[in-house]
Amino acid sequence: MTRALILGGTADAGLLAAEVARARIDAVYSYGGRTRAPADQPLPTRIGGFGGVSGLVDTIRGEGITHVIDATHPFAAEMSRNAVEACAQTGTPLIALERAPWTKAPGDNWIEIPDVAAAVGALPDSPANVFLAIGRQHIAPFATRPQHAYTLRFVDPPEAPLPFAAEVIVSRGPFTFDGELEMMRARGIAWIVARNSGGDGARAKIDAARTLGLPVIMISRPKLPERLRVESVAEIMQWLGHRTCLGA
Ligand code: 3Y8
Ligand code: NAP
Repeated sequence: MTRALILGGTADAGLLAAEVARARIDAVYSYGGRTRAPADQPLPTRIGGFGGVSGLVDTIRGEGITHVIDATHPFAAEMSRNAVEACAQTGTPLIALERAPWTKAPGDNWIEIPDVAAAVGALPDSPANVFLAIGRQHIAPFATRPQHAYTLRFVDPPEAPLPFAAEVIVSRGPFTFDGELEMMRARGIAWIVARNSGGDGARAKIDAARTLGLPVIMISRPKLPERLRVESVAEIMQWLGHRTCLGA
């Protein structure tokens, strides 16, 4: 009897949860507890960490989980690594729902860099209006470049003082092309720092940057361990042994 654990927290994971619920597959949806009010899901939902690999092993065994689906964000590297380890220890089938990275289109001006630390170094020395579209957890390194006027975007209002002066936009996305264009024009944004999240929920800023001819400092994805991975909900449903109207 199938009992799936969906490691969620993304728009794609929400689409998967809807299909799994529609197919009446026994499943649990899991959030890491990063935001104050995560979106409701049509499945029994747990919120918060498992307690590392051992905690996830205990959950798999204690909850009788038969399949694990890693539908986390491509930058949720620790969760993905823990899932590979825990599923190896328990012999539990694991699959990842991982959308393709964004690729450069004609007109894109990307400076591709490996991590946030390198992103700071890629900014110009002379003061500029910079949009940091990388959330809340990894902005501290930009305190070493206080000459810039920063615009940040968080899911929830900041709880602690910021490490540098900045304007904070509170919005959880998904974002629209027109909304991103308006936001960037209104603030005279000259540089954008983004992670290569892929998917549609946050790509509008990349399209708006292209239209405005703005440079994007694009942070590449972390390396993840080898595991079975697909890009569509339909392939996950087939892996779970269910045909869907979504097609292949
Ligand atoms: C808690 C679940 C939906 C889901 C929306 C997607 C789209 C917007 C791209 C920008 C970039 C960013 C950030 C982002 C994206 C979607 C999707 C996606 C980027 C929610 C959600 C949770 C989180 C966690 C949050 C992080 C933060 C990252 C904001 C829900 C809304 C910047 C990633 O305050 C914090 O601690 C927030 C932390 C991890 C990265 C960071 O380091 O700050 N996502 N985002 C999940 C959990 O607890 O398990 O609250 O409902 C999900 C979404 N985030 O329904 O359409 O790709 O699916 N989220 C990045 O790309 O750099 C926004 O602003 O342009
Ligand atoms: P992370 O750094 O890879 O994980 C750190 C720890 O958070 C994990 O070891 C685990 O704690 C816990 N955790 C993460 N995701 C979890 C989940 N879905 N269910 C239960 N516990 C989880 O994770 P992150 O980058 O902070 O992302 C946290 C959540 O936000 C994920 O659900 C992810 O899909 C979502 N998200 C992240 C980003 C991003 O930019 N990173 C963007 C959009 C959405 P324990 O070790 O205690 O088990």
